[in-house]
Amino acid sequence: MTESYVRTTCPRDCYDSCGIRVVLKDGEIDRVTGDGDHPANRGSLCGKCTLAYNGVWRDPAARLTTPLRRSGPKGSGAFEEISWDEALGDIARHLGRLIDDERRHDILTAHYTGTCSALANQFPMRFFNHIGAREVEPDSICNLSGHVALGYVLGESATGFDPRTARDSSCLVVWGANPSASGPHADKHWLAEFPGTLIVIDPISTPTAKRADIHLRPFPGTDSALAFGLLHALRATGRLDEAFIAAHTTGFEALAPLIEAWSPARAAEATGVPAADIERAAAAYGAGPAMLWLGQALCRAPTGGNAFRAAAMLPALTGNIGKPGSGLCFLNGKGTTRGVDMGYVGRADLRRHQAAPLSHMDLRAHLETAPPDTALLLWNINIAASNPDQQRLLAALRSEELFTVVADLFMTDSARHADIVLPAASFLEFDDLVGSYFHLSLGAQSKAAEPPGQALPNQEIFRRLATAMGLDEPALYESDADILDHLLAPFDFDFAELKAQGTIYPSPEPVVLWSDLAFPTPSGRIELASAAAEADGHPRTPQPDPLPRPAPDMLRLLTPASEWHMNSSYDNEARIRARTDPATVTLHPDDARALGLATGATARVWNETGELAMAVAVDALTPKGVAWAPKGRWPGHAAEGLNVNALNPGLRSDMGDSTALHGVDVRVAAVTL
Ligand SMILES: Nc1nc2c(c(=O)[nH]1)N[C@H]1C(S)=C(S)[C@@H](COP(=O)(O)OP(=O)(O)OC[C@H]3O[C@@H](n4cnc5c(=O)[nH]c(N)nc54)[C@H](O)[C@@H]3O)O[C@H]1N2
Ligand SMILES: Nc1nc2c(c(=O)[nH]1)N[C@H]1C(S)=C(S)[C@@H](COP(=O)(O)OP(=O)(O)OC[C@H]3O[C@@H](n4cnc5c(=O)[nH]c(N)nc54)[C@H](O)[C@@H]3O)O[C@H]1N2
Ligand code: SF4
Ligand SMILES: [Mo]
Repeated sequence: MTESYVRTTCPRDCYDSCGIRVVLKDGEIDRVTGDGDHPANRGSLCGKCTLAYNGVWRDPAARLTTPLRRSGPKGSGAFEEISWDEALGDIARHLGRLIDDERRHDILTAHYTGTCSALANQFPMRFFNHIGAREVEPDSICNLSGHVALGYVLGESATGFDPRTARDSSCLVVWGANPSASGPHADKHWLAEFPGTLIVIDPISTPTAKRADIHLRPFPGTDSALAFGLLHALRATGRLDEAFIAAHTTGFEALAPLIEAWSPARAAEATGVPAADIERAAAAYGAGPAMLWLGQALCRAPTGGNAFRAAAMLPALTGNIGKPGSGLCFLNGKGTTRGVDMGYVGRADLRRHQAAPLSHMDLRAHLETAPPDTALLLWNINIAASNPDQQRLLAALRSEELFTVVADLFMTDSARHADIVLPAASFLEFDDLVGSYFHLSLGAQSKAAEPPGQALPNQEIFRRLATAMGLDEPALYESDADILDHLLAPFDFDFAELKAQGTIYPSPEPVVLWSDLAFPTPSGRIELASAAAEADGHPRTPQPDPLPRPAPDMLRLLTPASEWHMNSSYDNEARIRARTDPATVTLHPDDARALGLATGATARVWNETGELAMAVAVDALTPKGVAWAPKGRWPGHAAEGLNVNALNPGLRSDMGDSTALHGVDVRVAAVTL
């Protein structure tokens, strides 16, 4: 028996972008393990991927292996196998009719980060741009409010800090992120080795928060008041950088009275964080150089855009940007931080027919009233599990008048509601490029096996659909290899070299982002006050106002990333189900006592949007007034056919028509049998 290995990169929607070593025996995959040479994960994979990549992802019986056509009522799960020619022929005829009838805007495409490798994530958009389909705004399900908010302050949102510059830092604030789940190797290595004071701002006592030197626990939605309390303490102790403010920001005079008005004592009252802790955190941050990690949860509140703007005032007023060991990071774009021409993959320039994007917050209502024959094409996304107002969304997906196509690896709840299901190849089955959205690295995704059955990579699916529709735009047929060459053209290595090394940091030394302090805002400076924000209907400066607390008989429901799921992926892996069943809601001991609930009890959790039965866990990791139930379960795996998104009304945040899912309130009661 001969053993060999392939180096590849995990393309899941995760901060880590781990290096992977696929061990082959006689050319067949034997096991998928971590790459010991990779600087981010240093040899291990997370628990969920270890199980899934050595389990359900390589189980041909679990994977979709042929195209399927619905053979029973919508959503019933009855399908017949068909050939690719038949499947693509059906889709081409349907889309062709809509185009002939001038109904391009009734071709909806929703896609997101099911896989984040460049080609499989973006190439299909060439097809949709060319035919003029209407795109469901991808980021509106996740973090668009954060992007809009940082756009007002910095001019753009995809240039953060290089994590390697942490060696020059004396303080790191992790605000509204839980890397112990969402970037487990960043947590285990990078945070554990951080040389200075670690401050975590999270209502929940996550494993990351437990690592912190200072853990601030604001009630969800009160972060902007906390930001102003911190700024007040910084100012009162002479820690604001007046020279930096004068040279590189605009609008301080508009902000100053608000800072003055929000003492730590006032912020403590609004947030529940003790004033002494606010002062301690301000002293550590103000000593600098200091880094700020803006987590995606922070912008998923009804006032999440404002909270992002408020938090961004910290580096702006202390000059903690553009020098080693400083900066703020939301996401690191491959284009802005590594010079990869990512726009080339999806080619927005191919679009000749404009169609306003549709927010995910409006998708359910849109489908309920959509004209007959509206087409919905879903790839890299599982809306049935992950979108709000789940019960009504599932009902809308059951309409016989909607033509739904789903490309996925598995028969998800979304795929179950399709008219045509297309089998997609997994990342182990084709070459692609992975750029981490945290580390400034580029990784090769390298083919290690043939796809099961007739499964195809997303990009090949849409090349073939373009052929079936008789489209003659050459860009729709460009080969993977040619696109990869284009993407790597700026570098002194090609794809073969990247494959051999697995991961390359284009800049071997830590990069100080924003070192030129040239911000692409209208003023060219950091905008503490923003006329652009005001023109869009927002206050000129961020505001300290906290979101009101839930009504007295309600709890705020937080449903963030789970350690064992990747969004809605992996709930079909039996060993993960064994660790995560049953669906559980965690309550603070005081709340549990008042409700007559103990660990192991069953609770009814409900609001005006929906209702679920959940097992109860009682633990002070959840603060009083908050219920915690991580996302990621498949609705179809529950008796009522629903998950936590049945409780999510689809609240929108203040910016970008983006999700505010951490602002949902619920009632909880014991189930009486
Ligand atoms: N309650 C609650 N709901 C949430 C969130 C929350 O925090 N709480 N978070 C929201 C956020 S931030 C996000 S990003 C969304 C994400 O939610 P989902 O859309 O559920 O995301 P994923 O599970 O990453 O991927 C979607 C699908 O892509 C498939 N996939 C993987 N690789 C490929 C491929 O190569 N080709 C194709 N065609 N398919 C592939 C997977 O099998 C999976 O079914 O959920 C949102 N929903
Ligand atoms: N294991 C795993 N990893 C993932 C994912 C996954 O589902 N599972 N999803 C991926 C995706 S799509 C995304 S977008 C990222 C998201 O990952 P993160 O950026 O870490 O965001 P969340 O998981 O939504 O929430 C992080 C923390 O914010 C806290 N939080 C909630 N509301 C508030 C608030 O109002 N204020 C403050 N200060 N904190 C609050 C929550 O308690 C939670 O502990 O993770 C990615 N990585
Ligand atoms: S999901 Fe994240 S932690 Fe897990 S293997 Fe992939 S990149 Fe690594
Ligand atoms: Mo996300």
